[in-house]
Order: sequence, then C-alpha cells, then structure tokens
Amino acid sequence: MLNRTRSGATCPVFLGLMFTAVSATGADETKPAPAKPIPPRIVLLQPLALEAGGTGSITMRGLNLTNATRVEIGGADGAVSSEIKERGGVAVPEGMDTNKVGDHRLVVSTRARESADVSRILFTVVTPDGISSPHPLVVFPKGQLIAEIEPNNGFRQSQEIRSGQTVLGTIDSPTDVDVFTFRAEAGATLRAEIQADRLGSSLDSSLTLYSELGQIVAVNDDGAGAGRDSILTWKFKQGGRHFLAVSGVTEKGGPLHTYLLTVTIER
Ligand SMILES: [Ca+2]
Ligand SMILES: [Ca+2]
Repeated sequence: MLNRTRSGATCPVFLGLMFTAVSATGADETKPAPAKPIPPRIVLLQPLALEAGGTGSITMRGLNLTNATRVEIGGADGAVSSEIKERGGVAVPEGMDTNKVGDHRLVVSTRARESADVSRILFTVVTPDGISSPHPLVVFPKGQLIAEIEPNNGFRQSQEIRSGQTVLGTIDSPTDVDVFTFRAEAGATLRAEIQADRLGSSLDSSLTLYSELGQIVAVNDDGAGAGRDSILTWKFKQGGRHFLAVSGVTEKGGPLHTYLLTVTIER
C-alpha cells in the first residue's frame, strides 16, 4: 500500500514535467515568438535646413521608415506642413554603418510659411510599429540661407559670405575643403558655428581661420557643448580680408557629410 501510494503520487507529476518539457521544446521549434515591432528612426534630413516662405523636398534617411503612415511636425505652431511623397530603400555608402546612416528613405514635401517665426522644427515619423524620436530641421528667415558654390577649395576660389548668413554645404570627398571669405574690421568679433553632427550628419568638422596672407589665425575642432561640431570665435586684431575653411577631421567625405556654417561678425 505504501509503495503504491508513493509511486501513484510521484509518477503523474514526473510524467507531467516530461510532457511540459517536450511540448515547450516543440513550441520553440514550430512557432517562433513573433518579432517585436521596431519603431522607426530618423538619422538625417537632406537638406539640413529650410528657408521660411519656401516649399522644399526633404529626404529623411533612417531605419524602418517605409511603412510610415504620417509625418508629424512639432514646434511650428501650424506654420510648417509636410506630406509624404516617396518611400523606399536607400543604399548605405561603402564603409558606413547602417545604424548611423540608415537604409530607408522617406521623401516629404515641406512648406514653411513666410511668417513662420521658428528657428527649428521637429519631425516625427509614425508607423504601425511605433513613433520615432523627434529629429530637428533648422528653419531660417528668408534670405539668410545660401548654398555652397563649388569649386571653393582654396583662397583663390573662396566663396563670399556675409555676417548673418548660413551656408548649406557638403564635404563631398575626403579631400574636399570649403573656403569662405569676408572682410572684418579690427576690434570686431567673429563667431563661426557648424551644425552637422548634432543634426545627424556624418561630418566631424574642423574650422580654420586664415589671414589675408594665408596664415592660420585660429582653429577649432569641437566647440564646447556642440559634440563634434566646430565653434570658432575670434576678436580681430587686424582688419582686412580673411578666409574661413571647413574641412573634415577624419578625411572622410560624401553626400552624407553635410553641414550648416553660420557666420556673425559684430563690433
Ligand atoms: Ca564642398
Ligand atoms: Ca570636429
């Protein structure tokens, strides 16, 4: 009796454990757990900026963007609108990390009213799998944003820039250097700032200020609180023509190495 009771109580538990183990293994083999939805991510907007009063085609690069249902804009108070026009995969340039440059693109037509009183707006992509983190697009008042004009690779080919302007440029090859020129009076203060890394560009910038004779006056690689972006400030001891060169510190370049350079010269 004692034996039968012991075996009668133990066997069903043991068999039950066996059965559980077998069916758990079987479930793993035949029914893999459903993939966890991966929300979209924006890594870069091309171009990095838009002028108020204009409509621009903006290409978003990122991950998991192609099933986007809509694009939302924050910080614009209705003054900026955007509509999805195209979507698809996009090539990852050789040697670059997909997580940093994205393999999906979304082209959005974006319109900023001329009265838009914003310096930056935040794009968010919504898909059935989630919502992206907000990604900034810089907005300038009309007339402040200028395009880089190549060739501008040396002092002789330098591009004129005025105080208050921002250049939208690209270090498009490992050897590309973009040179800008301006006149400054003695005693004036220059502030030159790059926005690139902070906006998702692959560029690690450097800024170099040269005198009219081509001598180096000041250099900045990484500005305080600006990540890998450069901020150069300089009080001119001598007036006259100067040159400001943008380059990459890692000797890499390409279409994803875009930047904004803002220059102010004040007395
Ligand atoms: Ca260039
Ligand atoms: Ca840098």
